Amino acid sequence: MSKYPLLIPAAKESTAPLALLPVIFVGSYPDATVQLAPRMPEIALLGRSNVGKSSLLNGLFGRKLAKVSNTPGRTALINVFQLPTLYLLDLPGYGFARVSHSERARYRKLVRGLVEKRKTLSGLLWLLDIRHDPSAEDREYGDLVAEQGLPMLVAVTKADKLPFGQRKQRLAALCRALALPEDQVQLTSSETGLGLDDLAQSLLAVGAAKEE
Ligand SMILES: Nc1nc2c(ncn2[C@@H]2O[C@H](COP(=O)(O)OP(=O)(O)O)[C@@H](O)[C@H]2O)c(=O)[nH]1
Ligand SMILES: [Mg+2]
Repeated sequence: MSKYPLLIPAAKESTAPLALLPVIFVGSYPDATVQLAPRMPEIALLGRSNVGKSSLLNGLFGRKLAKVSNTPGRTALINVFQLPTLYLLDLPGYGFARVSHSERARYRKLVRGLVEKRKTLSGLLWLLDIRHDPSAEDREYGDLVAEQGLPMLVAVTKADKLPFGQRKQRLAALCRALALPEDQVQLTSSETGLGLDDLAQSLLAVGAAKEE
């Protein structure tokens, strides 16, 4: 890791909604207590591995913030990105099959620490794949967030993988299964760009709300 925060250059040729937004990679941290300066709202990104998180970030920012591949063995680090008005706390995906018991436990502890103790955390962006019913871990982490009363923005990913007519149905089923209000849920596709503008606005609104 670099000794200095790393400026990720704007994606000038990209039409991604946040292509021109300055982003700094602050660093990777093994626990949820890292102090960030200046103080700004923080949003943690949560979802099972392969849900499309890296692709969604690339789709929003028009550049690679995170590697698109998963690296087992680095499962319990928080990657911190600084935007002008908020921080994104990118968590590794959960549910990765080839992860040892102790690593899974460490991951759970990391998320618990973040959700239960981190006072600067404003909310979460939770990613769910439109094609899959919620997994046991989806439910576990969803419950954890709900217990703390933290606001949750939900991005349902890979909408392009389903025919148009099935999307609404799947969305409704996911919302029912997880007791999510549908107006908190954004249908997205990193492939087609569907929903990315709206999601970008929702994210930035978190920063804007806390500035006043
Ligand atoms: N068709 C389609 N495939 C996607 C989409 N988002 C991600 N994928 C694919 O799903 C796989 C996992 O994506 P990735 O972004 O690495 O997931 P992560 O593990 O959550 O970071 C990759 O093969 C992506 O190309 C999407 O919106 N549409
Ligand atoms: Mg990834």
